[in-house]
Amino acid sequence: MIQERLKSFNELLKKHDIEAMFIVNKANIRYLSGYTGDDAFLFISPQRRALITDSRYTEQAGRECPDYEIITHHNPEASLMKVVKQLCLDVRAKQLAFERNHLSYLFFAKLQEALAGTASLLPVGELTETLRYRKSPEEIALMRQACAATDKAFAQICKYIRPGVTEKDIARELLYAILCQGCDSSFQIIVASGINGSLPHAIPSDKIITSGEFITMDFGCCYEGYHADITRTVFVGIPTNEQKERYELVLAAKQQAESALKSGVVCKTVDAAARDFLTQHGGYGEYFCHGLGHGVGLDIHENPSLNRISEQVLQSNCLVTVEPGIYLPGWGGIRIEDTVLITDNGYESLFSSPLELLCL
Ligand SMILES: [Mn+2]
Repeated sequence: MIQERLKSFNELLKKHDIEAMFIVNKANIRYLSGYTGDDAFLFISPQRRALITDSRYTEQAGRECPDYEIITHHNPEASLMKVVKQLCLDVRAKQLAFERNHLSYLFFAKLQEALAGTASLLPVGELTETLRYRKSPEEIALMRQACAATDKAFAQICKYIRPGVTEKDIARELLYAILCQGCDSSFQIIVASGINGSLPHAIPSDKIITSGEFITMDFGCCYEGYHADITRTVFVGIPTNEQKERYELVLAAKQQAESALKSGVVCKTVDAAARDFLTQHGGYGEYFCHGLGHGVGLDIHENPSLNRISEQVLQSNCLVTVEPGIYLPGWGGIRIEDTVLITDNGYESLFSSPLELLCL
């Protein structure tokens, strides 16, 4: 799997006339090498592939990355820079490409100083990311497992929710349910109840759940590095007609967006499908204050973006979220999100958690 990716990566280097590339982004490192630890860097040229890390990770890198030469650097910076310089000299690279979106300015300055007279630095935009855009069958299988585990965690938390518990209680139990699935949490769990629901990224608080409230939960299981992302808004007690109608509206907006999903579609048109629907039905479009969704995989947010301006084009085997919401200050909010697989003719949702309003 790694060898296939490296083959494609080397073709990209060739296409862009790149002699050697220095990779710092964690997800890109994992994608290209299989390494799951921290504090590592890749040096990739057609002649040589090295993973550079410190002695805490040497053994792990050796186990995880059979396709790489493992180089241990000692004194953090000086030694790391020396290693990179030597690699450039060894492969006779006059130019070293780096990830302009991910390398800090300080790191750049130090690298430039160390490589003075040896190689110049070439900033490049997304390269590994272009390979990650469409997922392989192996990646899709891992995402299916992450999503199945997430469904189980959701079923679990629904049994726990009742008036009297706090948002923090729900977040803690949800985290426990995720860990019980043998997964990590994809990101900091969001639990927003009642009026807190108008904050799209609310932090779980000590607020006590009472009857008559929505609870929005945004969470996911991360399995083998792959991030599931789900949002369900449930209700405690019996909803009023207005509450029911608003929920149905968000759900219908999600369905509008999903019916626009398929390979070849420009992302902003999918966003518009949900946004226009909400604008036309009750003028809720202005309360949908974020983009419709995002790609997901080794990163929780990756390509492609589904928002008002995104010109990116969906392709089969892209994995994206669809997550319209409405946020009404003083009232609360509703968001419903699925992670879906793009196919030639449409999409497939990777979750089976119910979409109809659950009243607990
Ligand atoms: Mn999301």
